[in-house]
Amino acid sequence: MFRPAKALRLMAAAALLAALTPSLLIVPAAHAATINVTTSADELAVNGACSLREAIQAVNLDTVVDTCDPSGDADTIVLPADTYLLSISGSDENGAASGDLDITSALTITGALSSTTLIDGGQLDRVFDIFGGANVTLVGLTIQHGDSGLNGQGGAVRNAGNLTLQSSAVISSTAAEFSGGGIASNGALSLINSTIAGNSAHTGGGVENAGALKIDQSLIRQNASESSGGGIASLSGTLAISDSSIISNTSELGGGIRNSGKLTLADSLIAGNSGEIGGGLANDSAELAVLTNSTISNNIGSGIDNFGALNLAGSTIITNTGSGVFNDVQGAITITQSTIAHNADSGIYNRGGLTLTNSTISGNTTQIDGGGVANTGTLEVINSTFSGNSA
Ligand SMILES: [Ca+2]
Ligand SMILES: [Ca+2]
Ligand SMILES: [Ca+2]
Repeated sequence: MFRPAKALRLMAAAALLAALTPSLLIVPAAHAATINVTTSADELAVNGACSLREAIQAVNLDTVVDTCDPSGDADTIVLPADTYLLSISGSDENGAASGDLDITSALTITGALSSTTLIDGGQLDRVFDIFGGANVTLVGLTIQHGDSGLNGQGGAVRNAGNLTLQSSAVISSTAAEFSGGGIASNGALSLINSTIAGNSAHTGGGVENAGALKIDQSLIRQNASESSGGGIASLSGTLAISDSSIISNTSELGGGIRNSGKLTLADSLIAGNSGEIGGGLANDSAELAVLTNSTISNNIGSGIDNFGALNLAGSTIITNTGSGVFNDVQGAITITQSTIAHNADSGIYNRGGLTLTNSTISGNTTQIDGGGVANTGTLEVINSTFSGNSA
C-alpha cells in the first residue's frame, strides 16, 4: 500500500544524500605520504632503518632518505611509542643534520601518546627548529630536555612558521641566556590540549611569544624565568587563552604571564604563581587586555599588576598574597561583575583610572590603608558591594 508519509521521508532522505554526495566524493588532490619511523636511534646511516632525523630530512628535501619515502607534499611522520634521544651533536645547523631537528616544509608528526612517545634533546641543542613558511603539527608526543645553550631562543622549540601542538607536552627544557625555555615563537603557535611544564629561560620560562599564540585546554605549569613571564612572556603580537590553567610559574615580572601585546583570557585559571611585580599577571600593554570568566587565585604577590588597559569581567580574584589588583598611574581598568576577595594587601590598589561596576569587594586586608580599595587615582564605583574588608 502506498504510504505518502514514508515516501516523503524517503524522498527527503534521497535529496539529502544527493546534496551530500558530491562533497563525499571529493578526494585530496595531492597524495599525502606517511613515513613510518622504524628506529629510535638518532642516525643518518643508510642501514635500512628510517630514523626521525632521516624522516624529517626526507620531508624537507622531498626526496627518499634511506628507507624514509616522502611522496607528495603534506607528509605525516608516524612515531611509534619509544624514546627518541637525539645524539648527533652540533648546534647552529639548519638542515636537520646535527643538533636540533630543523623543519622547513609542511609536516605532521604523530606519536602514540604524549606519555609514551618521547623526543629527548639530551641537552645537546633545542629539539625542533621550525622555519618560516613551514606548517607543522605535532600530535601525541612529549618533547623534553632541550637546551638551546648559546644558540638562541627556544629551549625545546623555536618556531617561525605555523606550529600546532596537540595533545602533547614540552617539558624540562631551557634557554637560560635567551627567551622561551619551552617554546619561542614569532610565528603562529597553537597549543591545544597540551602541557608546557618545568621549563626555564631568561624571559618566558614556558613560552615566549612575539607572534600569534593561541592556547586552548592546556596547562602551563612550574616554568620559571629570571626577568619576565614565568609561564608566558607575550612581548608583542597576540595571545589568546581559553579553558586553560597557568599554575605555579615564577618570575620577577609576571609570575604567570607578562603581557605586552594583545591579550584575551577566557574561562581560565591563573593560580599559585609567584612574581615581585604581578604574581599572577603583569600587563604593560597599551592594547586592551580582556579577561573574562576567569579566576586569579593564590598567587604570591599581586593577582594582577596593571600598567596598561585592562577589562575584567565575570571573574574572581581571590587569596593572593599581595593586592588582588594593583593598577599603576598609567593603568586604566574596568571591572564588571567580578569578585575581589581575601587578598592580603588591599583588594584593589589603584593609582590610575578604575571603574568598578556590579562587583563585590570583600574580606580583603592590608597593614596600611584601604583594605577593600586603596585609591590615589581616579575611582568610579557603580552598584558594587564592599563587606568585611579591614585595614
Ligand atoms: Ca637510517
Ligand atoms: Ca637549527
Ligand atoms: Ca640542526
